[in-house]
Formats: sequence, C-alpha cells, structure tokens
Amino acid sequence: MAVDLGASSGRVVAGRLEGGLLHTEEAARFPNGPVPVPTAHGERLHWDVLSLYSGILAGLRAAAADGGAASVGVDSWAVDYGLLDADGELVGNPVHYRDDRTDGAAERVFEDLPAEELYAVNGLQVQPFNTLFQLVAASGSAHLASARDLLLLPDLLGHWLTGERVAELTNASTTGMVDAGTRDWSQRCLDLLRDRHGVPAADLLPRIVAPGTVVGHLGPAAGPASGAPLVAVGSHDTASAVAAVPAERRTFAYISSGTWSLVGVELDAPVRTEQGRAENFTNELGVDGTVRYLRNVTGLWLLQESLRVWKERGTEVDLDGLLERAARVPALSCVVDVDDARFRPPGDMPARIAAYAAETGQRPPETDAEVARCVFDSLALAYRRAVRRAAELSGAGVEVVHVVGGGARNTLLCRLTADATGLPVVAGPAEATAVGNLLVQARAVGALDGDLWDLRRVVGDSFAVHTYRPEGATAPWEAAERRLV
Ligand code: LFR
Repeated sequence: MAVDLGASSGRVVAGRLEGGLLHTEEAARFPNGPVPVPTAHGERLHWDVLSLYSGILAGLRAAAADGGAASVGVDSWAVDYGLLDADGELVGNPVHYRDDRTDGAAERVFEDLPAEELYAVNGLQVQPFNTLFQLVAASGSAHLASARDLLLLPDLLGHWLTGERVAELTNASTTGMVDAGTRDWSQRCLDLLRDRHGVPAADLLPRIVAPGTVVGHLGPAAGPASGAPLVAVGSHDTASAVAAVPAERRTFAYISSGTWSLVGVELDAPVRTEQGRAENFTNELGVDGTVRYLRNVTGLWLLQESLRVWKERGTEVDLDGLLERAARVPALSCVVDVDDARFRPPGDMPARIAAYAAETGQRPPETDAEVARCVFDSLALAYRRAVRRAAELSGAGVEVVHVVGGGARNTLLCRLTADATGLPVVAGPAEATAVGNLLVQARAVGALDGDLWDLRRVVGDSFAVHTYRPEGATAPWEAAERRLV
C-alpha cells in the first residue's frame, strides 16, 4: 500500500502484482492544504498533520480490510518536517513550505557559507524553503528550543506508524544538509547551524536510510494492516515518480507534473558546476543511486490557485470545459515567467498574471479560458527551457520527454509541451508517484527482482501511455521566450 501525500490531497493506493503486472486501486483520498493560523508574529501557514495521519490510518484500515497488507510505504512533498520533544510529543504543527518565515534566511546562511560553497557540498537549488533555511528561520523559536528530534514528514508519519525514527535518503537530500557526494549529512552544514544559528541539527537528525530499507512494522492503530513492514520508499514524491517513468533507456527527460513541475534528467552522479548553480539546477538523490538533475518549475499551482480564487468569488469552473475553451484561445497570446517569485505564495493568480502581462507590454488575459491558456503556454515554455538546459548543462542526451503525474492527463498541456520542446512527449502514468512507491516496496519484500530498469519495465507493461508528436515549428516558442526577458 502506498501512502502518497500531495499538497492538495493525500491518498492510500493499494497495489497488487499479478503475472508481472501491477494493478493499482485508490483505497482512500482525503483533503490537504495550507492552514493559516494567527500567532504573536502574524499569520503562519501550517499543514494539518494530524488530519493527514487520521486519513492515512482510516485509508490503511479500509484498504487492508480484506486480506491485510504485504507492506506499506509513505511519500510526500519534500523539505517539511515535524519536531518531537523529549517525551516524543509533536511540538506544534509542521510549518508549510510556502510560509514566508524563510524570507531572508538563505542570505543569512550565505554570509557564513557562500552560495557557491554550499552548492559544492549539497548540489541543491536555492529555494527559500529548503529545510536548512527553514531551520535558520526557526532558530530561537520556542518550538525549536524544546525539540529533541526532527523528522521529515513521511518519516514522522512512519514514526507514528512504527515507533522508528529514520531519515529516508531521497527526501533528506532536499533538506540542503546532505552532501550529494557522500549521501550523508554534511558536517559543514550541521556545524554552521549549531555555531552560527544555535540549532543543534546533529542531535535532532536521525540516521539516513536508503530507499528499500525495512524501517519497522505497523502497530495496532493500523488495524488489519498492523504487523505489515514499513518500507522506506523514495519518500520524496518526485523520487518515487521518476522511479516510475516507463523509459527503456537513459536518454529521456521527465516532467513530474503536479502542483509543481519537476523538469530534468536522470544521472549517475551529481553535476555541481557554477553554471548549473547560477541557473538553479538541483541534484536531488533518487532511488538506486540515481541523481535527478532538475529545475523546480512552478506547475499547475497557478491553475489550482486560479480555480480556488474563482470559486471563492462564486464561479465554480468545470475543469474539462475550461481545457476545451483554453484550447481554442490563440496560442502564445500572453506568456509569463511562471517562476517569478510573485507566483509562489497562495493568492489571486489571475490578478498577478494580469499585472505581469501589463509590465511586459502584453495584453492581459481576461476570461478564465485566456488565463488557463496563458498558464499552459507559459508552462510549456518553461519546460522547453528546462529540458534544453538540463541536457546542455549535464551533457545528457534527450530523445523523448516523459510526463508523469496528474499533468499527464492534461492533453492540451502535453500537446503544447511536445510543440515547445520539439520532442515526442510520452504521457503517463498519472499515478507514477504511487506506482514508484509500490514497486520499491514490492522489491524490498521480495515480490519483485531486478534493478530500476526492471521496475520501469513493469510500469511500461502495466500502464497505458499516450505519445504526442511535435506539430509545427519551435520558432514561435523561441520568439515567446524573448518576451520574458
Ligand atoms: C513536489 C515537491 C518538489 C519539492 C516541492 C516542495 O511535490 O516534492 O519536488 O521541491 O514539492 O516540497
């Protein structure tokens, strides 16, 4: 059973291997989202981790009702964590990575450890929400003062399920505190946190375990799933998703497309060049010793927030209808830089897009279909750039782009991506994250054999994909790119 937590919902997905094919079934889905809470210092964005935990328990119980569970694995978005005090009690609710407490934290780190030197260690993109920066932002807080353990979210949930405390490697690699070469906590980062920010990170962080490790066994709260081994999977959702890309060889780029679009290539070793750093390319650690060299492109978040804002104003927009209407809006009428910092926090995306358009001398989109089309054209444009730069900066050859995750269902966006990149796009499975989570478990408990390519073969055999071939020249995309600079 895969527990897969996304920014807008969590799921328990039951998997069954039969005759070399994987069958999946969603056993439970529960809502998730940021919860703004007032504090003495203004509003703080939290995750409701207890509601996630109860959703997980209810889902596992329901999914295991007819026959138990052979194993369980948990994945979620990266970087966020919970703290436990000396009694093993949760200290406060985990803070959401979109909370603005991290403003300026990266700069404080760079005063002692310049960005170039930090990148030489962790190979990680600078995102304000990297755990390292979150800890600097939290330094001196009452919460941190009473903390004895820090567990990343999937590890925290795994701890509640089994009693064990570990840090799964793929997710640990997003904290900024792991050396991408040694694949262990970086002493340099831990010393910096202790000496300059008073954060005893070395005492808080548990040992790192690789995906495929059996962490422990589920306790009685899991009902009929109790006793099942908990397997550390690629607990960073992107690691699980890319493990489930149904490619047959390395010459692929991927777009793991959900709230974020993670766009890049897979490598055997990190590439920590100055140019890659300057372009904010990251080396995240993957399943079976792989490295994901990628960029975080602001993904369907722009559309999700637009839909939310329209709904709040009384217009509930039907997604299928919106996609049909967006497909009829003239191509590339208006494009924005989706990675502009203004689009990061929750808020009125249609208004922010309109402001961006006005600033760059474009006609702002007016209707909902025009806004959606602007988002899709702009995403495809960002994908084009990220795929090309990932290949150029790493030297990887790219013949095909695999789109996995929910965005694989978005036919318009897949078609635009093929056109913009000039490469064939293979879309699916939409469930890649849960699939990657399940296959790593299956191998860990002996239900499957083989290397990553064998796991990917199971994905290719088990799930239908759709191929989009580029139609038309890439010249209009090149021209549109120039509008952004
Ligand atoms: C995708 C993801 C990205 C990470 C972002 C924040 O769900 O895990 O890989 O950069 O969320 O954690």
